[in-house]
Amino acid sequence: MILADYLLPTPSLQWDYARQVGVEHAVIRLPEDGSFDEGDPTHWKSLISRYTQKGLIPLVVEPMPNHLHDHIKLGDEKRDESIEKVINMMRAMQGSGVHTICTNFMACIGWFRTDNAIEERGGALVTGFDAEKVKREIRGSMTVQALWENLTVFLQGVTPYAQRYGIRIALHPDDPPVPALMGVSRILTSPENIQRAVDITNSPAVGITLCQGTYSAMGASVCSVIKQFARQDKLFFVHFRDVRGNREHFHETFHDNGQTDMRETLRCYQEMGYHGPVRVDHVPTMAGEENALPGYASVGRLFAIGYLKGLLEGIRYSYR
Ligand SMILES: [Mn+2]
Repeated sequence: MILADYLLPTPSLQWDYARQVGVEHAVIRLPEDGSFDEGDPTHWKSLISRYTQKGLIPLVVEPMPNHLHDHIKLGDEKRDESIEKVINMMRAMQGSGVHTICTNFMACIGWFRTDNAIEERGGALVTGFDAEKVKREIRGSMTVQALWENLTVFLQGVTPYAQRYGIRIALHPDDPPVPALMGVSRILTSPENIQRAVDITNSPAVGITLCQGTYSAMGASVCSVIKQFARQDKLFFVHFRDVRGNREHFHETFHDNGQTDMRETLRCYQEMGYHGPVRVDHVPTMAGEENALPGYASVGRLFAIGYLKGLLEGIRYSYR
């Protein structure tokens, strides 16, 4: 595996922490203040050099820029022009070293939680989701059929160019993986549906982000999912995280305190010969930290990275 950390585009303590705990690769988020033109190779060059100057090599971009992808998910009047811009982005990424785009297909509502401060071990704060709390809320409308159509148009439009430019599209499951959320349908909510999605273009450029906590919340066996997609060379990126509960009702946990045998999942990647990037995700906010960006604080992240490294070393699974 290649150990990476999710680092926003402005250098911060998290960049220093990553280097100090031995992380040498980055999953990057593009600047969203309007200063970054994703179709301009020189913008990519200067962004990449920001990371490499600090000893971090970017490998994955996450997510697909929302100002493009939102139109594609909705299939609105800006869909086609947005697909063109995604193609331009992939062209501009060539040679940047970033060859994977982690992208979801959640329309209207993205990553969603009903609680941001649930007490986990020792009072550390985690996020959670309880479907009951939002069952009467409506925030949009989207049918399952429209989502599959929009996903199909997107994948058929970009896949030939992804192949040409050597870019891989790693589909992230919907989180929470419920069939509908506040009036908006969701489709990437089960291993079967994810399989259907990658089969749309059946291209080596389209695969998955194996977000362990989301598959665990689905009730899926994480190891079975690893094997199912690794066998097809569809495993492009891993989110190492865990939860307790099910898709309707769950909360995040410390990485050593969830419902999944994390060591066993790593053994599965190892057995399947996975050598791609992995990053820890959704860490608890710990004592002394502000809960300003739930899931993305620093101290829990250090623990998670150390835990992941320990497990990898314990099974002699190389990482760099
Ligand atoms: Mn994830």
